[in-house]
Amino acid sequence: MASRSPTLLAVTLLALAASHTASAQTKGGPTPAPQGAAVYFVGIKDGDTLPTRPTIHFGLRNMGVAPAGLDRPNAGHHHVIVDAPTPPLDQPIPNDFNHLHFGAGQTEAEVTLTPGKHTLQLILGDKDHIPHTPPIMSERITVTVVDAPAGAVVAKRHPSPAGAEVYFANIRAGQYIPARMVVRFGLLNMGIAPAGVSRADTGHHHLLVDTPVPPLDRPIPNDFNHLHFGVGQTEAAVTLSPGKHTLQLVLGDDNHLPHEPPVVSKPISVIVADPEERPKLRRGAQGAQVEALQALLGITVDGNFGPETEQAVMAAQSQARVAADGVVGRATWAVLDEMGNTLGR
Ligand SMILES: [Cu+2]
Repeated sequence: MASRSPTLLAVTLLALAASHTASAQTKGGPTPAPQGAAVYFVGIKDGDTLPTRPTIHFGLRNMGVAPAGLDRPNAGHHHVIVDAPTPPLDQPIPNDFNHLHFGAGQTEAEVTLTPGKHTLQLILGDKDHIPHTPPIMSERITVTVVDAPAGAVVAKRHPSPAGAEVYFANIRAGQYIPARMVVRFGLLNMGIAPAGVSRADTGHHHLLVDTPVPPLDRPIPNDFNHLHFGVGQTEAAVTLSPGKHTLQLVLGDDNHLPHEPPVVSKPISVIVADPEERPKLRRGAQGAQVEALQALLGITVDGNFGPETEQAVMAAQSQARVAADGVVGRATWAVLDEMGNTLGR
């Protein structure tokens, strides 16, 4: 009997220690939290890579958001704990570089982080910035921050479906085009969605002018060389200076990131020239210029200026009331430019 007492005591002490640990995790301040309440990171998970100024979205389930100072039941405001352990849960959350308060009731915030590894945790606080009982907090995640443009979640590219293809519907390599031209974007095996709309197997068009394909792991730049068609346009009037230009299409997802693998057209070079500077085409002509002409006329593209091409040219000429001689010169090029430049054809 006497020999068993120490063992019993040890077991009791162990049980006490265990229950103390458990209550330390479930005990917060005086404000109760409703059952099933949870706070979590939206779109960011443990191990993710983030840019230096990510926008962090705070998710909250079964509870409401209320600004600090406002005593509303089943509500609280968000705190992000950066590179710090979980603070004491029965006291006000500290207010410093490692404990960010969003007392206005924000549900997202842009946070500045230095490149490298960081830990992040979300904790809800009551009107006095004290965690609830039980405390409503996320798990602590570790993220890697890299130098990248703001707003981008790096390396989270959407997959592209098999057979996805983007192409110029009305321009061919080597074609002479007018300074202002309606460029039509073709897309196979994928759909169009405006920028900001995340939908599987969709994207929006980008026209690259005189620039190589940009880095695939960050948003496509937005400047004179990178034109975005984020509303979901499938054609656009583009103005180019006289001379040679390279054009290429890249599809971007809701965040303007190329897909994985990227949906990119072949780059084509075009020549912007006035009608009088272009080659005169007549029956017997061959090659890329004839192909471009045939595509413009909407007839079979074989690169040979034969009877069919001549007839189509004459038809276009008489419709436009220029001399119907079947020869593509200055006046006829002007007519064809006009034809190809109607939006929404
Ligand atoms: Cu874009």
